[in-house]
Amino acid sequence: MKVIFPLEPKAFKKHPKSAQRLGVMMLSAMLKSRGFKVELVKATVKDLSASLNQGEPTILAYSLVSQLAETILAVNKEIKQRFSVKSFFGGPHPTYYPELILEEGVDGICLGEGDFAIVDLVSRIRDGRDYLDVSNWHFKQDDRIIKNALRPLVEDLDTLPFADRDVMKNDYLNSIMTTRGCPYQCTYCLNAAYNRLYNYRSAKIRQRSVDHVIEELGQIKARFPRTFIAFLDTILPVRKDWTEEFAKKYRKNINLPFFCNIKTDITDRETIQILKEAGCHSIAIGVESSSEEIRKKLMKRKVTNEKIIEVANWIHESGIKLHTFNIIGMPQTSFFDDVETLKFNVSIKADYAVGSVLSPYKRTEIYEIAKSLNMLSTDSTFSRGKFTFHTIDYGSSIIKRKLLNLESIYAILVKYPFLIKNINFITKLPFTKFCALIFRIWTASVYRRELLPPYWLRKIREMTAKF
Ligand code: B12
Ligand code: SF4
Repeated sequence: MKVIFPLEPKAFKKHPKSAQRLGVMMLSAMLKSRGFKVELVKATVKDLSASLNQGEPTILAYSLVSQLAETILAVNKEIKQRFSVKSFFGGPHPTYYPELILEEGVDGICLGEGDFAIVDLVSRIRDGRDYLDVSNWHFKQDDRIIKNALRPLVEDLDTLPFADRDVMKNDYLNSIMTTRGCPYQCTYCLNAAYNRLYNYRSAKIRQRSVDHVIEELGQIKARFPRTFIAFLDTILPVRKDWTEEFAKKYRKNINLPFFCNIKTDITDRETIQILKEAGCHSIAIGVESSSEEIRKKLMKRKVTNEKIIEVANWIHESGIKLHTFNIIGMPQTSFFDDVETLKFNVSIKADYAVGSVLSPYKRTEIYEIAKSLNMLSTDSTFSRGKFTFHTIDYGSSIIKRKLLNLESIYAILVKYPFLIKNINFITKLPFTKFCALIFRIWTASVYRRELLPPYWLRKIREMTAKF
């Protein structure tokens, strides 16, 4: 039996910009270990039809984020009109928007962790057994919706197979995760909803053993010796003893440059030093806003500016590149606040700064705040046409244009701060699609150069450093 994961065509890019689809790669490993065939197919009617025409018993397993829901559901609907195939959905969108089950063409949705849920479902289908009581799943049968409870979280992550790197081969960048879970509850993030779903059992960070991680990395290195490693964990250095052991073993056995995320409020100078010694090339931190009040009250992030500056200095001191995340267009804030945040990024010398217009997802606190202020909108032209279900109604097309333009050129302004004095003028300009494309190419190339340099660039830098 074959399981097809239909993915948006962008996911098949030879060199994904920043990360691989680790969820799908993990589910694929799980399914293959149980003898199922797995195929990743472009989510277009043409590609899926070609694959389904091969006549093998197949199910469709979509891994879905909200932004792609509309497009993917349209493709699925057309496929279901042509083929008699079951379509199941998992990933962030069904987890946070379980009302997805009501959509035409959706046979079942998986909430939360899918590792065992998918194996359980597919095995029962293969064996011709009833599957309507499989945990984590909601099913639609005739006009009935069946909602099953969640199974316990995978406590020991070392029991899971390594991500399948055959379905997504990449010699440039390999993503890996050492943890699951996050105890924080930032108001714009869906993690709080995840923790509510799991009765807060997911709030405790579960971390793989160092040896398990090093073994997977060893396999990656053997296959892709020139690769860059991206740790996708919300926080890589969760515990000092783990980080120390990891750093020693990583340096000795892996020694490939890597990128990771840290959380400034729980980071000390020694941790940055340990990461550097392990071979860390770039670190991302969440600045989000430069106003401590906005950060604390509106975002529920307690870190002070003083601490962010301190950590940024440690990062620079150790020669690691600094990547920052920022949110613009929060309700109850002004464009002036966004410009202040931009200047703060300049002051901490961010090598690459991202400023994203807020997407107020349903089931987050910021969604409720925006709703109470009557600021919710479903304007699909926000975020450069990527539909996010909800956006903020800023009450003026000029503010909207300024925010969208600011999002496009954020990294450029941080790199060339002399432009900031004209920011009101620049962001009011009606950027054409062509300008947006130029900016995207520019930022993507800086992103790669600074944060995830390819092998050839690393070698040139090493060679020129000798002179
Ligand atoms: C790394 C990452 C990325 C990477 C890789 C994306 C990906 N889809 O894997 C990149 C940089 C490309 C990315 C881009 C974006 N991301 Co992102 N990203 C993450 C991050 C930090 C980790 C994802 C991950 O690898 N987790 C580890 C794996 C093992 O977990 P998983 O993917 O969730 O899969 C598990 C389950 O969900 C389930 N499952 C997944 N798929 C399926 C399918 C089936 C059939 C079944 C049964 C189960 C199942 O089983 C898996 C194993 O348990 C998450 C936050 C988080 N902590 O999850 C945000 C997150 C997924 N991203 C998010 C967003 C908004 C985006 C963007 C839309 C941002 C943007 N503005 O462009 C894009 C969308 C691109 C895309 N097509 O996915 C949101 C999604 C919210 C939502 N409602 O959909 C998240 C949840 C962050 C957040 N808290 O808001 N992202
Ligand atoms: S934004 Fe990051 S730290 Fe905050 S709740 Fe979400 S995952 Fe956790």
